[in-house]
Amino acid sequence: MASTLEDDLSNLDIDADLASSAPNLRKNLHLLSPHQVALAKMMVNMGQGHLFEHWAAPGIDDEEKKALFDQVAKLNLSYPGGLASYIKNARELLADSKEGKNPFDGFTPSVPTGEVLTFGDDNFLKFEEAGVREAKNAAFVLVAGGLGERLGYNGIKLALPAETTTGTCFLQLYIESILALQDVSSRLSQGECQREIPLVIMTSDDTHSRTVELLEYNSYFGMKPGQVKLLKQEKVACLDDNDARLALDPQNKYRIQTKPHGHGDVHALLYSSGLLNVWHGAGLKWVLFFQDTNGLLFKAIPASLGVSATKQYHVNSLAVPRKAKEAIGGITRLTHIDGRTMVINVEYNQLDPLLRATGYPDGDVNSETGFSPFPGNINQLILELGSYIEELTKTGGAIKEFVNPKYKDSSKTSFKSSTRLECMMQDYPKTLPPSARVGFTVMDTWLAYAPVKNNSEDAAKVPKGNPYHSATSGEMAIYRAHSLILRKAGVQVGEPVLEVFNGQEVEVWPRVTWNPRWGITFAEIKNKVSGSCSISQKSTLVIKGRNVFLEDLCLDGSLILECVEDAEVRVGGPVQNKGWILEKVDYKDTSSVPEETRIRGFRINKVEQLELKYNEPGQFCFKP
Ligand code: UGB
Repeated sequence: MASTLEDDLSNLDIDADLASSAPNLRKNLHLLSPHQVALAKMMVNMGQGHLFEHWAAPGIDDEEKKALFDQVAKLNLSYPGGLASYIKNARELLADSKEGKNPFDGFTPSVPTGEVLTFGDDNFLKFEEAGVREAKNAAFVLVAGGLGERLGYNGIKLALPAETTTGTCFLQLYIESILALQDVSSRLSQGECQREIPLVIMTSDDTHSRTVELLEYNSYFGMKPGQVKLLKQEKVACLDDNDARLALDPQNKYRIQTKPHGHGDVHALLYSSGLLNVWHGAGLKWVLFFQDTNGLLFKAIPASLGVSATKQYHVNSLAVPRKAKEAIGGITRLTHIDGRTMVINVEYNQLDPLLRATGYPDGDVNSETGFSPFPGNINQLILELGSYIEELTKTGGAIKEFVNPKYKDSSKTSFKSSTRLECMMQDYPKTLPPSARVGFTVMDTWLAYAPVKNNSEDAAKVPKGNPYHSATSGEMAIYRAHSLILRKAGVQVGEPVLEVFNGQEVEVWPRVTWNPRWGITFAEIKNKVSGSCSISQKSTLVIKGRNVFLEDLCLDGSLILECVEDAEVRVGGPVQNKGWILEKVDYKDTSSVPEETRIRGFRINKVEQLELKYNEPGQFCFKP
């Protein structure tokens, strides 16, 4: 036994310096499998001997010691190039950070030009139709591994209602939108068999099991279970100092502390899953990435996919006009002194220093238009599948990383708390060759972007004029978008009133909602509204079902319309009742109000409504 141990020790090849820091590892080596011994050797060689310094004598905590190596094996497998690469990359990035090296050194920012769309005009409709045609060739990827620390909600963000008139949660809204697109797209290309649009959801340990539960409990919200794939991202090791010594978990000295690596993981996961080649083989052309809490997003998808298809973009980022200092990245053209240029997202915390360092002494400020000259990245990316596979074959899906240590003092020798490497999915174009066609599409914010990211207290502190990005503003934005879309379709919609909920002043429009089957494009919606329709500000209109037509409807109250797939319903005439009323609640009232309601600052009192349900196929008309 002793000789085997000695063999293992000599294989370990621990040099003189490190031997003294790993005597306790030596004593326990016989507990480990050959693979674990190899990992131990790699860890010691990579300067991680401190992880074993405190190890107890054999016989004490043995299972914990083995569990540490299970964790090391997992960390090693889930990072492209393994833990040794992670530590090496960390040392380089930490050295750059200590030196104060600017990642944009040599680059000058300027405002890029992209496709700017105006909702509802002929150009928009043209792109929308092109996008719907292409939708059957698309796959969707939802990044939902984030814990949502800024929001502070106890559940997963995908389970949060996008609006509380119907209570539809974000995941349901997304899935129903994809199914509606699938339907419209295949109807446009009659004769071809209907293709199921795949959906991938990236989860993490923080969100995985609750995402599975949400899907299973709700029968995948109508999607076929095989149409949805979950890919779980792993966390990465935390770093304690500039030498990239890995941090021990403060709760358990036999574990390495880990933290999320960021949404950039999605590329490596997709690559290693083999799904991209499966999709390519099935004739798909586009991969659309999106985030967990934007209730408006799918209103912008058809037209922006149309832009990608028409312009043959390899990369198309969706953007909205950005307010200076808003927590969304700025799409920027960067030109290097050596002539290289790229159009890329500059993250919100980097834009201001970059501008100040390159001749804009005021940094990230609004121009005379009242907005930052740099369009705001909403992290909705459309990638052309063929070129995406080509690029990932070169990179293995690795994305340029960054590190953001919080130093104790200006000597930059120690950190306030452990740090880790991070990566962002929108940094994908950074490694692309100059020949890549990288573009972006700008849409109105009211149409495309209303995320739910901030808790009530932080939202109330947002500088006046900047968006709150809260559950309150996210819900109100859905009503506003639907009201404005109906206005554009010819409906007279009452003016909004201003109200304050949870310290945030918001416009309250009529509470208009429809499920995506009713209208996923503006063209469809226009076809379903005719005559002289009006909706007063106090009204609520809920449409659930495809073939509902509004004809000379005059609504002043609440109207709930529901019909099965094969029913066709024409609704018009005056509808008047007491309606549904918004009542204020306080976000601090934890005793009597559920969290989903508290974070909005209001609840809906359903006083009176007209409810029309058509459960049988056939033609129906309701015109009192
Ligand atoms: N996410 C993951 O899936 N895994 C992770 O490890 C982390 C996040 P945040 P962030 O459009 O509003 C982004 O935290 O990162 C998911 C862009 O970088 O909500 O601060 C998470 O579940 C920024 O340029 O946003 O900022 C969520 O779905 C800007 O575009 C998504 O990643 C901004 O979003 C985003 O995570 C925006």
